[in-house]
Amino acid sequence: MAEEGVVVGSDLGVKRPRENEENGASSVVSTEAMDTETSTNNHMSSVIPGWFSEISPMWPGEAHSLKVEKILFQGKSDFQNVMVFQSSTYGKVLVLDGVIQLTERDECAYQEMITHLPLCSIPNPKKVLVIGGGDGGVLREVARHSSIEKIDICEIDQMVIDVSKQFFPEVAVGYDDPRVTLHVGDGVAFLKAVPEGTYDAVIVDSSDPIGPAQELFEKPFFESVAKALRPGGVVCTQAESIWLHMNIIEGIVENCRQIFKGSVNYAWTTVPTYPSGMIGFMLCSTEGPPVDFKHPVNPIDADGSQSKIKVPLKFYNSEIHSAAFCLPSFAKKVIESKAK
Ligand code: SPM
Repeated sequence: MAEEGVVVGSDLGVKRPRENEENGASSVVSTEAMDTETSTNNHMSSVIPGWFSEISPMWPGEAHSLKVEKILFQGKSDFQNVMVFQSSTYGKVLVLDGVIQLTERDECAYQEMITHLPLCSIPNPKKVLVIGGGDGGVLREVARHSSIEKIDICEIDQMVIDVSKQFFPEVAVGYDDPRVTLHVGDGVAFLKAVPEGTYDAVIVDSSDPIGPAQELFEKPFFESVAKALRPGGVVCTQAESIWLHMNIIEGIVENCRQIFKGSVNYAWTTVPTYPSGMIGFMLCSTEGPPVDFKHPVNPIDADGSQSKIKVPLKFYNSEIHSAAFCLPSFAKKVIESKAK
């Protein structure tokens, strides 16, 4: 007998996903034995007897699975499918279009790094723009910096914001900071309208480049980011996995090297619930006061005592900041060749 809310499928094998060849969108083909509710709603890659498996053409031939205790929310916004479930070992999980965005247990490793790698690399950041990041976790981290005066966020999907506030209050707490202004809309259009040199830092907390975030990985977007930054300003953008997406990373590095005339670096963090267990960041600075990302000049108070955010840092520290830029040889070779 199934517990309420637990999606139970038959004992089945999972076929490889079928890629939509026109737009590269994920299209999962389940077996005939797929649970009816799952296949009808198409809110997840696949659930096999009480498990969520993350299947995508972006990581063919593999799928990390989490045991599902209960589905808490399933909805379809104007942009994507949104799901929240209670896992048995990683707390609540936010899933967009079948791809895990965060879990309560390991979100710190992503949100703290994507935020503090850039903000601890420049002195006295005051104005920050977050593109994406609708769950509010990056806002929570930006708010730890007492020098910050203004935090703009542009998130395209109101449903992500609402669901995060409802189910992930310790993440969405970032919205409570009075320095935050929320803009619900398209980040690409928002950036185009930003006056030149407005921000000290831009943080691009995007989903993967299939679906609503696709343009956030393209050259015109990086050009808009560079224009929105002051001289010596910094950008940190979600830049995928060296194990899975070296082709995407190569493209990002090439574009960034052409656009950002300061420094261009790739860093990474471990996130057990992301495919391959890691994810990278592209960190760049514009021409102006030099930025040495590998040696943070603006250390953050480790116990958070100067912050209104009362939960202490769980992952980030100055040592892991510098270590994040050390790359395995195979990745270093490719990235450095593109970064020249
Ligand atoms: N604030 C958290 C939002 C997470 N944004 C990034 C999600 C990336 C998910 N896909 C990871 C795939 C790694 N190749």
